[in-house]
Amino acid sequence: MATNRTFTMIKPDAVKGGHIGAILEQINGAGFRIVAMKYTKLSAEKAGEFYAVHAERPFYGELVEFMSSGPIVAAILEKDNAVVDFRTLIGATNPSEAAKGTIRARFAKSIGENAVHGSDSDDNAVIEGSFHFAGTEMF
Ligand code: 3AN
Repeated sequence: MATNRTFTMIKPDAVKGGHIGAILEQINGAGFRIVAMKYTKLSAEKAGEFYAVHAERPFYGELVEFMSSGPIVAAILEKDNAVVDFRTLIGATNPSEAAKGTIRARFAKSIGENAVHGSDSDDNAVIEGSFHFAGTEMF
């Protein structure tokens, strides 16, 4: 089911770097409406659950440790074609391959510490949004 919604996290590296404001400005400037948002911190257990799909990948332990290392901003965003357009806005997973001006090209440090998360499908956007937000927190 296409929902025109996606889910994002501003990751601990970008929060520590002081980039929350600039990233939200770029997201708003690209026409996304904020449906839900919170400043929070994932426990290692919660980060492991969120990234369970990557449990067999060699970087899973590192990913869980990093994502629970500091606060994040979690948000649900709305726009036509949200999932695809947001992935275009953030750029490639590896910031050295991310197109100029994308969020990862501007703010990411490495493939592991890559500033932002963006859902990769409409189905995952719903699952990931529901992982972080109750229906009463979505507007
Ligand atoms: P994306 O976030 O662009 O959808 P995925 O789903 O392949 O990328 O990977 C999820 C997360 O896992 C990435 N955002 C990144 O933080 C981490 N990751 C992916 N590949 C690597 C890697 N080769 N080494 C370390 N971390 C990685």
